[in-house]
Amino acid sequence: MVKKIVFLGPAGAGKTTIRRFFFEGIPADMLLKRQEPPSIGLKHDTFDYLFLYPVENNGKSPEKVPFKLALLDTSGQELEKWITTQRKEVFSGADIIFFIFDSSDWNDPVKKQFVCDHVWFVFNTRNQIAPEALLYILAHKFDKVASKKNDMETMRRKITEDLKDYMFKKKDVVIDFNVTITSMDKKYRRHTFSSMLNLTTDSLYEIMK
Ligand SMILES: Nc1nc2c(ncn2[C@@H]2O[C@H](COP(=O)(O)OP(=O)(O)OP(=O)(O)O)[C@@H](O)[C@H]2O)c(=O)[nH]1
Ligand SMILES: [Mg+2]
Repeated sequence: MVKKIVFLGPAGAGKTTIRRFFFEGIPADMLLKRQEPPSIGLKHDTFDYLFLYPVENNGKSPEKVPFKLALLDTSGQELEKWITTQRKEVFSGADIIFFIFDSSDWNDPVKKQFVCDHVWFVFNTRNQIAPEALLYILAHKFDKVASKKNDMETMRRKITEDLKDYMFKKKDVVIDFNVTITSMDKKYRRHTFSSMLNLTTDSLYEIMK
């Protein structure tokens, strides 16, 4: 059994950082310190897991259920390509799609528009190629916009509402996107880790039912 997880989003949003933090266990400080070059093309990684199915084993050793996680990290510079000419390669067989953007894009009308447009494109492409895939929106680098007035929950609600508004006004549809706020900053990384853990384990549970 293979489960495919795709990372999409604008250049420099933090896709590779989140992938390495959560799936490779690289410390956040190291990821923030080291300037990784921008990703190019598509990067495939596979991780092997073994589930032990512990029930109905009648005293025998538990059934072993092997499963693989196939991660697909995409370059933001080529985002257009992943939703047009190469959409099949990216979306085919996807189980979970993370759309990741920089939270501070929300303070810039042009960047915000770009994010909204691309959430819509990704949503549509998902519907056409992998309608069963779960789509999660990650507003990353929250540390850049955090303030007393703007805590994580306020930001999450604002982005959810704004996306809903955009979809309704521009596309005439009502969609409630699943938005999660993330950041590698010391203050927020534990929250980010547990949010990612909840999203992926809940999703895998749903997918495997
Ligand atoms: N302030 C801040 N910077 C971050 C955070 N996460 C990552 N960064 C920085 O953002 C930059 C871009 O991160 P990447 O993970 O390479 O971004 P990407 O989305 O993979 O970019 P492309 O591969 O070009 O599409 C790096 O310099 C990171 O150190 C964060 O939570 N807060
Ligand atoms: Mg990258």
